[in-house]
Amino acid sequence: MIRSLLIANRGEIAVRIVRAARELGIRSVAVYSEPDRLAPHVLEADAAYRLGPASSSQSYLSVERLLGVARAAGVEAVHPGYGFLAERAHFAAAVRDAGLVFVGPTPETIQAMGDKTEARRRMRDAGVPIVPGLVDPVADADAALAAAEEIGYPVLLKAAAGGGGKGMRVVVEPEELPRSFDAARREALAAFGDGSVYLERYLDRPRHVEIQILGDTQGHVVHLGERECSIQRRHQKLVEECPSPALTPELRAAMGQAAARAGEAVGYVGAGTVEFLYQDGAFFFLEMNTRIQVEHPVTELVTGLDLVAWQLRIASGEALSFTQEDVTLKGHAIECRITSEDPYRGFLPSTGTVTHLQVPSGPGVRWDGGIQAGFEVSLHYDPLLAKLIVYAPTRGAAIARMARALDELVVRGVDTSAPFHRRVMDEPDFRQGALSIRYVEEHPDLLNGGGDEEVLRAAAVAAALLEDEDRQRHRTPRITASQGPGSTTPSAWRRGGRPWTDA
Ligand code: MV4
Repeated sequence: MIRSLLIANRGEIAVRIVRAARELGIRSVAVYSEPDRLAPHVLEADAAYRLGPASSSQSYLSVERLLGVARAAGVEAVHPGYGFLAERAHFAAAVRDAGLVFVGPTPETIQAMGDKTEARRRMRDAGVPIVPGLVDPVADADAALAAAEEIGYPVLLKAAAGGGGKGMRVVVEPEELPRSFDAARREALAAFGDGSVYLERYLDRPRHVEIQILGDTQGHVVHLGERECSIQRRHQKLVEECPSPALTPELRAAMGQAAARAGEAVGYVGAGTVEFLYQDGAFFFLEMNTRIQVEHPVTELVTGLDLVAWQLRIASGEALSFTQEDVTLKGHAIECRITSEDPYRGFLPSTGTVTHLQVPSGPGVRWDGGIQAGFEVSLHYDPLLAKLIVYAPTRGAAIARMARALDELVVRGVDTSAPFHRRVMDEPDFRQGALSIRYVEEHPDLLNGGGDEEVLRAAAVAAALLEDEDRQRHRTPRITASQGPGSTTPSAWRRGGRPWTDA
């Protein structure tokens, strides 16, 4: 087993990796930028080294500084987490060339999966269903027109170097294709330094369902079930769950086998995710993510496997100790990404000091956090503060548990996405599992709430006056605790929920 590990990341995922390392007896070394010097990942690791000032390029993205710390601290391995350098083949190669173990797949696998047309060619050859369309970039608008004629409109122009939705353009009819082609090209060039563009048939209302895989250095690949990630906004996932309410056992097995084949086709080592679009009973390969993902905990809770521990075991050369038949999904898990964004102002980033933090707990509740009271939230990094994850025997019980946990959560000092999540838990389509990647745009009321402090204060005063009037009319006590179903207590004001009364 590797004995020491540099964690080239920050926030909740760095804390998560420290925890796994500690349980395996691996010494963890954190790194930090100036404003993160007292962040939880720094305090919880066995050692911590300063990288530089706040800017990512001079801290968490600096390969030179990270390798300098690795050398100074004498670690054997480097875990990249997600984001930052996690899917940069040159970083994986630099770690390897420095004589260290990179916790993840080979630079070759990362490189191949980063090129979306290369990934599509590899998947097609491995018998994994891909979205109908091209597997090579098109040279010009005329070639794109000819291809679109074959594929059938609407088509989607995509950047070959892409991911994350940049350089994507939906084209409904041939007349608009030349302009969209130029726009996609320009955007791809600006975002990735590579203007290559290709075409796929456009799916208009798919779900985003992804499969977790694990591969060891002995060549075994297993799949660990799916995650339903359809609830997103502008390519930022908001809620994830396992299992997906859309899949039958047959579909799950077919999608899982396709994902394992995908992993085998690229010699996958470590934890990875195969993304699919699912629509009208059919699924299509979208992308392979060569990293641990934010939403890995829902898979952990439903499979009982510690994915970060398995990343570290695999990086140490250990073989998977279980086979596909040993993997079973039990119960239901849901994750909400708690970000420093105001859902009632278009998810506008919110900054400031977290003055008070009350973390939910109790049965089936997990908090993977990267903040503490006193922590200052800035605009330098990703707005993810923490993940709230719940586990229960059924989807319905998990939804109730998440609503309860969100009611317990108090974050003061910065606005968070939590009120949005709380509303989702009550929303009928979500409760029925009727989801697609358009869920948020199709439910605009989830984003129209809150209002400003003054309106809230006025509403609270009006509520108190009403309650007082009510109390005088019914001669009921002022303190009106919930008394359960059948209670006729006229009022029970509480945070985040309806009063439990029949009145
Ligand atoms: C698609 C698609 C519909 N049809 N491909 C968005 C980011 C990139 N990773 C792939 N994406 C999509 N590809 C075809 N042929 C719709 C999307 C898409 C999407 C996919 C997954 C999760 C969220 C999304 C939000 C908007 C569009």
